[in-house]
Amino acid sequence: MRTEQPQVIYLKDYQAPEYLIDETHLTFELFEDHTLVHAQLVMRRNPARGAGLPPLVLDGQQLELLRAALDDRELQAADYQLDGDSLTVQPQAEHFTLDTSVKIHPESNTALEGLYKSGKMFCTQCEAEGFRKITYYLDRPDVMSSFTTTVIAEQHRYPVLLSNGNPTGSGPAEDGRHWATWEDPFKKPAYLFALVAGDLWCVEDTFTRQSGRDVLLRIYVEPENLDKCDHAMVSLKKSMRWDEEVYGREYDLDIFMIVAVNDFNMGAMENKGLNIFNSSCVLARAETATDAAHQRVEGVVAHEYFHNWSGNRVTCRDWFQLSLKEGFTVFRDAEFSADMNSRTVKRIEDVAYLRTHQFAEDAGPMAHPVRPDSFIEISNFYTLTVYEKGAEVVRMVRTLLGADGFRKGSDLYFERHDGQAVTTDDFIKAMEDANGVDFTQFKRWYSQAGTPRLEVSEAYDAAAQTYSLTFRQSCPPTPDKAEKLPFVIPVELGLLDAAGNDLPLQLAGEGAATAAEPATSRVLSVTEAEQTFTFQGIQAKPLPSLLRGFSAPVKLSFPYDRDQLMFLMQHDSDGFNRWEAGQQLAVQVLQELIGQHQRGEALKLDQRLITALGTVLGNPSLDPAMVAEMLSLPGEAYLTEISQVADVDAIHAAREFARQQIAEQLFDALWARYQAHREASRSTAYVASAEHFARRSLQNIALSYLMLSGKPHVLEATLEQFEHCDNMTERLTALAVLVNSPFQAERAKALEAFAEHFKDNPLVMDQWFSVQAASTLPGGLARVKALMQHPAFTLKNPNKVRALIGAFAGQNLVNFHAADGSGYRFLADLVIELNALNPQIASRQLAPLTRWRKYDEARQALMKGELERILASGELSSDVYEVVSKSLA
Ligand code: B3K
Ligand code: ZN
Repeated sequence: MRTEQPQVIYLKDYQAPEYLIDETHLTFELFEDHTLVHAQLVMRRNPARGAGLPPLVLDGQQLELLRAALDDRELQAADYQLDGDSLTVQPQAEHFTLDTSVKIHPESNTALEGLYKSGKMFCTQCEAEGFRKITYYLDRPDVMSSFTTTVIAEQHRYPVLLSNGNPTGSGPAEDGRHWATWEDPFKKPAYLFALVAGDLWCVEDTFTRQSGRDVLLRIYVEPENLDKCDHAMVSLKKSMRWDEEVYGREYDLDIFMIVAVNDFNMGAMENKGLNIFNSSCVLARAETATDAAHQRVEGVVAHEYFHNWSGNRVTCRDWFQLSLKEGFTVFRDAEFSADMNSRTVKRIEDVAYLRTHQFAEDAGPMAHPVRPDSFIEISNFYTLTVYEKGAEVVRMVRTLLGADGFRKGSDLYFERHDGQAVTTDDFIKAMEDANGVDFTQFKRWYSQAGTPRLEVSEAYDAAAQTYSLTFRQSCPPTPDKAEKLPFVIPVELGLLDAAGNDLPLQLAGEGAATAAEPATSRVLSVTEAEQTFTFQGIQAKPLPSLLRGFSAPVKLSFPYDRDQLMFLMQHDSDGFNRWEAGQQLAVQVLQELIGQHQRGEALKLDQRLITALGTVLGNPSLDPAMVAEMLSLPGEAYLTEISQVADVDAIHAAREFARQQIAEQLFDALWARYQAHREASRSTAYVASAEHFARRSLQNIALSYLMLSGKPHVLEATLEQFEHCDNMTERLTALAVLVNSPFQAERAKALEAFAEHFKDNPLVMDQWFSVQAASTLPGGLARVKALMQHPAFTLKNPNKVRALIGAFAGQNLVNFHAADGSGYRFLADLVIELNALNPQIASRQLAPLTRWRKYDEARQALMKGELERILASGELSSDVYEVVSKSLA
């Protein structure tokens, strides 16, 4: 907690470190009421910083210094300076060894950063700046060292002792204790350090590398979870193979370990050779984890594994470069998931998520470039912009270079920078050098925040048989910059003729076609504020299909009418754009309903939406997962994001009205689909495959529509599914459908039965909390407050906070934004409480309040009032201080 004004750190102030650490030797003595950390650092003056020996300033927080020695000379209090954030000593030679011993308290560490206890086990989370809570160190990613780690702990409580690298020795010690030593030969920054001690069991497998050598794979969990590791293990092996095949990247150590812990601030962490995971991102089996959870496990296992190259072997020079590893690795895991499952469905999910959440961030008070210029607390910059928009930027590089050019670039990047700490400029430079291109203008995607708008207009010249598209780009001002320079926007597009076929695309001036047929889908690079492209040989006015595959993270607008959107929904050869046309149609129809609601008129739905969805539903040749995606109306959060001023109640009423109409008018088709898919689920055992995910997703969205009819036989079907299914996907959907239904008795009974059955499984109980927190029936806040008293709930577990508080404030918009401000007050009270317990979680839960500019004046005043109350509430962590103060600025 801070009392002084927090410091702002700027990218422009970056300087290389004064000293380097070649070797780090650590010994941990773990006890129940404290831990001792002995560090021996083999150091030298950084030759790049010139001559002279300036003072050595080591980072350290919440450490009790017991001893310090320089080259075996014990330091006295007069020989060093200590403050709350650092230890300063004066080296006497270019090469020297520094020894320190400190006492720390993992047993009372509720911030879950540094060394802490999750249940009965010890574990660590060091990224970004947690290592300084373990020992005095140069805690910055451009200081890379080899590590040797010895852990000593009570044998009985902590039979398993793990750290990075390869095990090199172990044995008994005095007083029922034992020790183990690990050596990591790959130089790494301290943020990749990890230690685990506990009573853990593991599942084991091997993977044979392309080069022929075996790697030992282990997933460590608490004994009751041993039966939930298979999916993660299969995912790990698929990831290892994929990275060899697609990027030519082999694993380097002889052992790769994953440990599952229950208390974790994020999803997982890519520590070298010893990934530590939130148990929610490892454990999965049919009975306890949904299809979405299975896909998340696969994606996160891959993501952390891929970091071994994009992050660990080649790391970040400073934290402003975070997207270097995160954007690239998200892009890599998204492509992996696309290859393992349905490519189009994965893209739809990612784009829907980006447009709902990242676009909102980019339009709010915390907006920042993919490579930020400044920060107060780096933990606040693990954002959707750095991760998801960062991945879109890498995707655009691949779109512009093509798959082969991109691979040449990534090969050069890994080869050139192996073992180094580098910048996003270095990444782009490798792409440029490998392909002989100039990406100077493209790099504005890293330095300018905000979502660009791209307005497109058309002109057809029948006499000349030319068709022109004019693109106008602009980017709204963001806190960092008012004026933006034009971006390089790759626009993949096609032109459809009246029968829905793609036309050959030839730009004016490109000359006659060569032997090869001109492409029917191509990428135009829009680089100017206004730019026109003219296609030739177009015999009748076509219909454009723009931004295929969402080729750039922009808000594109083209004046489509609803009939044209229906046509694209049926005929576009790009699967993503078929879905997109359906979304645009739904947005137009929903916005019309919102207007009617605001004017106090009776709601009247444009029948074309029903016709379009009916056609999709009746097409047996469509992938059921695509049908499910197309049946999903844009969410309330997305409708909020695209509104000037979001009318929470009108948005909810309009969307619910449309859902009700769809349910009634398409009842028979939905019922037929539901029954067929439920029958298939009943007669085959659960499989975590794309085909089964697809079938269940359509089955389940159909059921959620059908229940809106309130018909007794739908209730019966829901109860049958709830009671007799063999997997969590079907069971949880049935539960959610009941929770949102008017059938009070059945709802209560199902909730109770579910909780009784799964009370010992914390991850399943998280789902139980979420389903109730997200229910938009009136009285939401009272339900959430009651659930906070449930024995399975605790504010100390981040998963529980996300499941209950996060789901309420993020998904239950009508209840959270209650006009009396009760939702805001509730959230602010919690943030104040969490601030003292776990600043990172407190700061993340704040996000909904920071979006106050989106709402009417009365709500704005209430939300700002709560932010001001938090600011005045006492000693704030730098995490919460930064978000609150920037939101109010
Ligand atoms: N690199 C970690 C993030 C850790 C964030 C700590 N505040 C997870 C990941 O992106 O793989
Ligand atoms: Zn990552």
